[in-house]
Amino acid sequence: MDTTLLTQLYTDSQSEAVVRISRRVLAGERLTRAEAMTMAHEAPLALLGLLATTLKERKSGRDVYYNRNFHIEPTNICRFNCRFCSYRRPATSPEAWEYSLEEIEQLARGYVGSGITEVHIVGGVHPHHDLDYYVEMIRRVKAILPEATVKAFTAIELAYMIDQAGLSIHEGLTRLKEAGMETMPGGGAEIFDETIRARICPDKGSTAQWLAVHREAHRMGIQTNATILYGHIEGWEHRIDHLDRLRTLQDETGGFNAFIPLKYRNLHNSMSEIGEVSIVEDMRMLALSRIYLDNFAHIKAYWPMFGKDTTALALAFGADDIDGTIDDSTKIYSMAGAEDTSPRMSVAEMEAMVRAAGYQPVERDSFYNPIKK
Ligand code: V47
Repeated sequence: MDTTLLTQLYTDSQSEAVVRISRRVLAGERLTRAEAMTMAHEAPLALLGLLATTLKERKSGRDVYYNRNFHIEPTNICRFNCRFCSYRRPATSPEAWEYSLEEIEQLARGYVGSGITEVHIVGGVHPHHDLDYYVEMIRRVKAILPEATVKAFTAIELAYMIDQAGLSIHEGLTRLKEAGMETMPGGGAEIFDETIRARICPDKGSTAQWLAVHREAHRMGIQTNATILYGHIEGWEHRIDHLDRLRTLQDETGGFNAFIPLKYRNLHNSMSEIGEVSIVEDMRMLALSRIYLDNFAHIKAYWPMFGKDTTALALAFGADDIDGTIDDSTKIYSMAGAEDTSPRMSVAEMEAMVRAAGYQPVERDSFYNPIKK
């Protein structure tokens, strides 16, 4: 963007600090935590959108990515009890589920020949399943869908199963990688600030564990994603702190693919009284993520969590990815109150969404290589 135009538009009405920081963003300079806080509190929404869009277009031009994927959620029984979670059930609940490996194979078989390029496997941290069980799960899914990438297990699930097996992170990830785990999703990050984390998920694996698993994965050539769970009891200082820790790790390893800001949804969980933040707050969070994470190529607006309308809008606030077709295979968000109770999008619908935002839809694989048609 022409910086003269931007500063002409904004110099008169904005504080000197916002104008100065905006110029730095447009010059490709890295923001400090304090500058990010100033922008979070003072910059108008439209300015954040323009800055984030400019940065997005410098990285991926007019391209906006989607993929053909489905999820396997092996269980909703979980050893941890996170206060924001609407998905977990005690093992004794009639709503608890736990698929056998044969049932998981059955699910995978349903996608043979479908053009699916990614299987996303994530669920509760089951107290009794061991590393061998997960290794076998990946091996069987990969045997049925050899051309699909297996994106499996949050760092929290991994830390638990590997620790139970008495292995180092490196040894545990090696076994899973050999079985066919090619990349890892970004879940379980929640909020890195230890004080807030202790209030929303007191017994969950720690920030240090999450970062250690991703660091080791990156060292082993396993690319991963990262998330934040925002819009509950945290403030902007905690969000910026979270982004800062990710930016630092990315400087060290370069192993993150996409960052996914996950909006806290408040149906049927033990923090429901908090309510949900506004769509304006969502857009500010997306734009700030794009601006602060200057070393992340991709910012994903995850449509099953935001809903389709908010996702479409996110394409004007720095997002360059909307995730995938999903095929009604994830329950985490609908159980927490997301609009689509049977989340599913066709390729045509995804492409129309991207075009309506003025961009070019690109089907990608799990590593952001375009799929040739
Ligand atoms: O870590 C749980 C979140 C995450 C709620 O890497 C909630 O491509 C909002 O990580 N309201 C798991 N969010 C999902 C995840 C993910 C999703 C999509 C794509 C990718 C990727 C990763 O779901 C959890 C937690 O932060 N979550 N409960 C809730 N009530």
